[in-house]
Order: sequence, then C-alpha cells, then structure tokens
Amino acid sequence: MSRSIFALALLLISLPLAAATLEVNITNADGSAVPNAVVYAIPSHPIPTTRTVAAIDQINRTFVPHVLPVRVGTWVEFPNSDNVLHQVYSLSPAKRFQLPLYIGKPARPIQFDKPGVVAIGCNVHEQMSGFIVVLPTPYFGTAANGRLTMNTLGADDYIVHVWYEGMRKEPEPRHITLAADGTVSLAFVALK
Ligand SMILES: [Cu+2]
Repeated sequence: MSRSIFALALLLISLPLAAATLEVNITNADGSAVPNAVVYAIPSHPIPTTRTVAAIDQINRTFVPHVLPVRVGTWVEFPNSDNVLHQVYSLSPAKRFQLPLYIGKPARPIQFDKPGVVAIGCNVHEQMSGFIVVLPTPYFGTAANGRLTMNTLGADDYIVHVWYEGMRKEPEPRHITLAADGTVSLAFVALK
C-alpha cells in the first residue's frame, strides 16, 4: 500500500459515520424547559418488533424514572429497591393492573400492549406517581432539560409528537423528512 493510500484509509476510518439526526427542543410559553417531555417519531415504514424489557425502579418511595416511554408490546419490570413494601397499580384504560405487595424484584414483568399513557401509583404511598407512555414506534426519548437529540433514526418521513405531564392539548405534530445524513431541528411550545 502506498503512503498516500494508507493516509486516505486512516482518514476514512477516523471520519464519523453519517447519521440522521433529529433535534427537539420543548419549552413552556415562558421559555423554561419542560421536564421529562417524551418525544416520539412515527416512521412512514413499519419497523419489526422485538421482545423488549424495560424497568421502573422504586427508590426512596419514588418511581425512577418518573416517566418511562416504551414501544407497544414492551414488558416492564417493577423492582422495589426500598426496604418498605410497595404496591404498584394503574387505573388507566391503556393498562389496568395491580401488582402484589413486595420488596425486591417481582416474579413477572407486565406487558404494555396498547398505546396510551398509563399513570401509575402505589397503594401504600399516595405521593408516589409515575407515567408509562406506550408508543406506536421504537423511536422515542425523554428530553430531560427540554432538549433531546435522536440519532438512531433511518432516512424516512416521520411524524414527530411530544407528550409531557399535565398536557391538556398536544402541540401540533410535525411532518418531517429525514435524509440519511441530514439533521432536522424542531421546537415545540408546551400548552398547559
Ligand atoms: Cu409505595
């Protein structure tokens, strides 16, 4: 290999792979960040499902994370890391359930098989609250400080939605076209 070809090969190896990027910013009307906002992108082409397991822990009488986005069909485990008993339940139409009282890891995860927002609570501790946001897409994330960058998307057309705690009316979803190495930036204003 000649020196110049070797140098070119090194250059190509060191270049980052081009990836489609979606940047989303979600703020309140006053410009402050919306905490724990879920951003999800529905592709125009179907994506095969795989068996997925996620978890919401119970730590210091708090659900961690407070908001868990999952794809429809995901199994969720509810470990209890506290040394007090918790009893997780939901009365939401997308998934009504009640777990037994336990400490540690429960025997079986719960499958979330319908899209929708599942508000969860604890029968023992009234102040415990959390949300499982069940989504019809594998492309989602939580914007911790009102910002989220997603770079697992392929080139496609997408409809981008947001959800956040206390949402009365969803901000208008956006239709976007993402090129394989393109970047799209969106800004949403939360309506409360
Ligand atoms: Cu509890």
